[in-house]
Amino acid sequence: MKVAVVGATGMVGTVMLKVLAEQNFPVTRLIPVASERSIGKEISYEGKAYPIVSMQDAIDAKPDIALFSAGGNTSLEWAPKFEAVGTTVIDNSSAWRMDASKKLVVPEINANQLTASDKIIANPNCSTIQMVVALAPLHRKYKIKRIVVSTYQSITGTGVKAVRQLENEYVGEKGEMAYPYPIHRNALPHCDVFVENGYTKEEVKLVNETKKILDDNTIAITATAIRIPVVGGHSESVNVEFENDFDLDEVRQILHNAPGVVVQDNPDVNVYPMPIYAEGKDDVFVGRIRRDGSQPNSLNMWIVSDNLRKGAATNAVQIAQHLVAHQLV
Ligand code: 2RA
Repeated sequence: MKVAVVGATGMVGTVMLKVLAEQNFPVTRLIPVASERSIGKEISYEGKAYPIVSMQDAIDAKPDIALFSAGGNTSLEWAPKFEAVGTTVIDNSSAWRMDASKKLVVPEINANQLTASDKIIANPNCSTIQMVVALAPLHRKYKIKRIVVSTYQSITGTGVKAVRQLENEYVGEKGEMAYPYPIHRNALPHCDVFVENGYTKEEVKLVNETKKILDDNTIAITATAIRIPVVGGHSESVNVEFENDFDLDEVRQILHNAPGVVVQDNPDVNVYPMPIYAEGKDDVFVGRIRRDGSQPNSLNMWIVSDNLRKGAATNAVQIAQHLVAHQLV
């Protein structure tokens, strides 16, 4: 399988290469693509050196699959050009997610919708993926009426500049700022950019993408996305109201059996999910599961996952694995 990785030197691109190797994905030829200044440098993959090439050279190589993590504008411009040579694109940006003609895929939930004619496939936003992996099986059983979610997001979601800002602030050094304020010893209620109604794009993504993935526009959702000085993954406090009542033990059993979910929930011995332990893993960790006594048919839970892995790279590779396993590429 000829596989292009567009954005191969970025944080998500680097993790995509790592996950491809971990999963023994059937790569016969790797085609790393990065910015002009990186062309000619080499990427080591499974003990072999591959030169970083230009976007056009990658297209000319006619890859079977192109994993994109290079921003929305690059995806809008170049994904159709890969499609035109028969490549299937799996894109991590927001460019195609809400396009009605494109599938927005979390393999555990809706990969069965994919067909060979899907040549540009959207990978959801990291904070959306971890939430729907946990909520989808409960939605199927109890039908979600409303979700109130507050996220506590890793600075790795912003990128290398944010990691450097925190490292500089740790040691009291000045440097390039990824955020308008210090992130060390701080919490910023500001992920991505603000839109006209006072929400941020991150919060709007959580609302719109969740409805598309769960294929249910009746679900009421509101979100607040916070950036915190953490690197291991995103955490989410989720309050969910169902149309139907539930048994808490049955909820735990459903989550325990859900693909991609690990339940960590025993307050008696301080067992609950934390980003420091989620880092580097592909699971969605769920804990603090408890009924919300203030509202009928409602419960609270705490959801943690590595935003660079299941929140981006691993989900994209899992989509590629589904395509290969079902002969869709
Ligand atoms: C963030 N979800 O965390 C966004 C993009 N990765 O900043």
